[in-house]
Amino acid sequence: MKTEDFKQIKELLSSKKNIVIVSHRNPDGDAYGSSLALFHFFKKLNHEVTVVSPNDCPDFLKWLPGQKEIVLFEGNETKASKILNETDIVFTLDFNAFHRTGDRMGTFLETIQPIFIMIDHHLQPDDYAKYRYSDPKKCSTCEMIYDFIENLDLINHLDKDIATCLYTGIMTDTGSFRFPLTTARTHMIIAELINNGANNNSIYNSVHHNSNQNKLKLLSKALFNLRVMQQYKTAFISLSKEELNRFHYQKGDTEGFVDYALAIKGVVFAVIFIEDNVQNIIKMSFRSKGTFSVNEFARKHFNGGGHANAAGGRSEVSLEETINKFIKILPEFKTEIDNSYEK
Ligand SMILES: [Mn+2]
Repeated sequence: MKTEDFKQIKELLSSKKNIVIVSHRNPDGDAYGSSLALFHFFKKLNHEVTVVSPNDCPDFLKWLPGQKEIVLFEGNETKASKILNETDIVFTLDFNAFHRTGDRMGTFLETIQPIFIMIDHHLQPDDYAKYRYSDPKKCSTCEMIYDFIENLDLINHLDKDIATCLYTGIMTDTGSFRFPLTTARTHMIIAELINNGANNNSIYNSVHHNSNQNKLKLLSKALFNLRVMQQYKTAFISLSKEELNRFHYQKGDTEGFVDYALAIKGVVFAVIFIEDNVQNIIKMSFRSKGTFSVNEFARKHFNGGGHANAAGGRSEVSLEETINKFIKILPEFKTEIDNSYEK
């Protein structure tokens, strides 16, 4: 985004505004971290601000400061629509296409005409926002929120709540600072966040050290189901409805499972297939090492997308049919997978 755009946004925010912050469906640490950081920031500047989330977050994010004040679209459509209808500005964070908020909310967003400001790091953004701050080279939307606040010359407003939310999003989206897009800049921002009160140890514990035994047993089932296809440097995991039910699956329980498949030596492409009995679809998470773009793969064949090394997708046919389709497609990508090199 140009300096001129930051200037205009600064001007826009110089008088009291009604602001709504929206992130994607099935919010993760970066979605809620960026939304709540901006929420605390705008409150400090005396704006009227509400976070509207398409649906609820997993338990491991329920401790985030301000989380209880979030309005859920799912289950409160009348209230949430009213808030969105009456607002001047809508910030859309950590996504770049309305449908990522779900079918109903996505359709609703098409009908309103506030000033949309996008802050996001996914590839190939849609063109709905007046101000589009999009940078796929950034490790997280939270890092971009830090840059955004800095560009407004307001970084002196950083406080413990804002720092805690931003730290959480950067930590979760970088797999605790180890994914390729983690830069020296990321670490410098992290240092500032710790200086401003983010407690790195307690944030890590709140997010990662809260497993129950069902989650661990579900992980053991997932690992048992692991299949490796050496010739395609590919490994995948599947979990059926029955398996999820057997271990009392709760939202967020499968977070990080796909990373185990990617951890195998020689594997550059990893996938997890999960039978989602709420939406009645197969949900997929794709991960890759090196130059093989799972974003392209997911866009082309599984109605999804995301980042070059991490993307999501969905399929409307059964789990078995989805896996068969996946196996059938693999040869098409053999050269790309073979040539995927470690950056
Ligand atoms: Mn993100």
